[in-house]
Amino acid sequence: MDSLEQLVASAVQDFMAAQDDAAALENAKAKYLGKTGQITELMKGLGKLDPEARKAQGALINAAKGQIEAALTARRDALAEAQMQTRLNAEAIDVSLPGRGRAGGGLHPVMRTWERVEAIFRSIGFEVADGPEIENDWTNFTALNSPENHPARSMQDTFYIEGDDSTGKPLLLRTHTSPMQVRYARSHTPPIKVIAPGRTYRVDSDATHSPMFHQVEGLWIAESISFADLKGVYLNFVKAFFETDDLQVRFRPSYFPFTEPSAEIDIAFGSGPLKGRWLEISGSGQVHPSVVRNFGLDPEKYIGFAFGSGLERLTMLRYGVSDLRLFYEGDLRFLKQFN
Ligand code: 2NL
Repeated sequence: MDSLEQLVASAVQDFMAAQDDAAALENAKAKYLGKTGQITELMKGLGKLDPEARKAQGALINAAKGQIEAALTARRDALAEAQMQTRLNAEAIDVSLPGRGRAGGGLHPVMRTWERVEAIFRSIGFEVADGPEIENDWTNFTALNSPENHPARSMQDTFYIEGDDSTGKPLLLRTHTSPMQVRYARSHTPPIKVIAPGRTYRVDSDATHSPMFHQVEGLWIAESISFADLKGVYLNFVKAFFETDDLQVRFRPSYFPFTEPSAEIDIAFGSGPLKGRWLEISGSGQVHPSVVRNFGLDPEKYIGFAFGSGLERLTMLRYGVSDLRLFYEGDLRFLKQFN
C-alpha cells in the first residue's frame, strides 16, 4: 500500500520535473509504464499470488496505474499548453501599433534633369526619340561622317560587344545618342524636330568623365532651318532650364565630323555663384550634308541644326554639384538633397 502510494508520488514528481522537452516526459513514462517499468513489473508479479490476494493486489495496482496515467496526461497537456503559449507570445502581432511607413524613394538628380529637358523641348514642339544602347558601327559612326581612322572608333575609346550582328558587323555601346536621331530621321519625313536623351558609353573615367553618362541631343531638319533657329531654341532652353532670363549665350567655332560649321555653346549667368563666367554647355552645328544624305534626305533641299549636351553637366550647373562621381556612388546623403 505504502509503496504503491510512494510509486504514484514518485511518478508525479518525475512527470513534473520533465520540462519543455517532450523526450524527458516519455522517458519518465517508460520508467513506470514501459515494458520493464515499475508498474509493469508489479503486474508480472501478480501471477505468483493466490487468486484472492491477486484480485485485491491487482485492483490496487490498477488504481495506481490509473493515477499515474492521469498524471501523465495532465502533464502532457500542461506542457503542450505552455509551449503554445510561448509561441503565441513570441508571434504576437500588436495590430494597434502605428505602421512603419513606406520608405520614400525619389528621382536621381540626373533623371530630374532628363525629365525637365523633355518637358521644355516638348513645349516647343519637339518629339522625344528612344532607341537601342547597343548599336552597330554604321549608325553610330559611319552615318555620322566619322572617319574610318577616327580614335573614337578604336577599342581604346569605345566599348565593343563580343561577337557581331548577323551580317558580321561589329556591335558596340553607343558613344552618343546621335544614332537614335539617325534612326528617327530615316523613319520620319521632314520637318524633323526631335530630341534624343539617353545613356551613352565611352572608355573614360576620371573626376569629370564616367564610362556611362547621359546625353541629350537635338535635331531640327526642314527646308530652311538656320543657326538663328538654333540660337533661339537653345536660348529658350537654357532660360527655361535654369529658370532665369538673366543669362547670355555665345557660340564659339569648333569642329565635329557630323556638323559643318560647328560651334561650342557657352552660357554666362548674370547673377548667382557662377556670375560672369563663361561655361561650356553644348556642342552644336549645321548638320553636315553627308549626314543629311545618310538620313535618306536630299541635302540640296533639307538643312538644319543639331546639338548635344551632357545631362550630368546640366545637372551640376543647375544644382552646384562639384564632382561628377557623386552621381554614381549611390550615397543617400547626397541623393536625398534632391528630393
Ligand atoms: C558634344 C557634341 C554634338 C551633335 C552633337 C548631331 C547629331 C546628328 C547629326 C549631327 Cl544625328 N549632329 N549631334 C552635333 C554637334 C555637337 O555634341 O560634345 N556634346 C557634349
